[in-house]
Amino acid sequence: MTRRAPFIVIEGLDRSGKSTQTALLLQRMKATNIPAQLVKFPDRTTAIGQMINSYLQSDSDLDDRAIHLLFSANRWELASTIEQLLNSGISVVCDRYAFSGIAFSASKGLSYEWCRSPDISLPAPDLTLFLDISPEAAKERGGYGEERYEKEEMQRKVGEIFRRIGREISADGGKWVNIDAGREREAVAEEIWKWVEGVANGAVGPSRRLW
Ligand code: T5A
Ligand code: NA
Repeated sequence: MTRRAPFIVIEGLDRSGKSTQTALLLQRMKATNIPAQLVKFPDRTTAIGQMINSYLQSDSDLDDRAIHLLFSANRWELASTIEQLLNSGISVVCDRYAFSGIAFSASKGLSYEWCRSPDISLPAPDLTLFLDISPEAAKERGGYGEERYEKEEMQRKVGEIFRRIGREISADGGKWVNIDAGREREAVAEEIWKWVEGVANGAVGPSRRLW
């Protein structure tokens, strides 16, 4: 029987280097003969993803709850694909997931519990790597400030909610690791690799659902 592969999520604040690090991680997994597939949220290629894209680029206005549900629906569109990949022995590396959904919407003032509910029972990650960076350091990086949410005060609130989620995931027996993403690319990549090697070579239990 094929051994289930691990589900790895890279989370973090805007400009913390998630896309840079997921790309480096995928390369390294492939070079080490660990079959892996990248998934990115929002997936802007689907019909729902295009609505999200237009909202993020401030081309359309949507009620806070409506956009929250679209982000969640965008994950549900891919949930069964993720499970099939994992069950066929292919690791999934995900650039943002439900935790971004909660952190961004709750920081706008929606209730934390309400924000969490549409993501209940999505596939649960086996490992979540949270790329932590100060809003000041993030601002120094290219492109910050172009999209709707990339304001410093918003990023500060988002960071607080991410840390709360991390505590809850850990208390619930999940694996959540805070990584100092303010360092140079190679140092961050090396730490990420250490954690990923650990789950890739260790025993992965039966698949779990979120919360
Ligand atoms: N969102 C998302 C929700 O509200 N709800 C949800 O459910 C979800 C899933 C778009 C927005 O959507 C919100 C959150 C976001 O506000 P996105 O498409 O993932 O989400 O956002 P992007 O704009 O693609 O990505 P980020 O801004 O988050 O950037 P990354 O991926 O963290 O950073 P990256 O790798 O692109 O790097 C940024 C810059 O820094 C440089 C890179 O070269 C690049 O220029 N860089 C470094 N510089 C110095 N040192 C390092 N170590 C560096 N690493 C990267
Ligand atoms: Na990104």
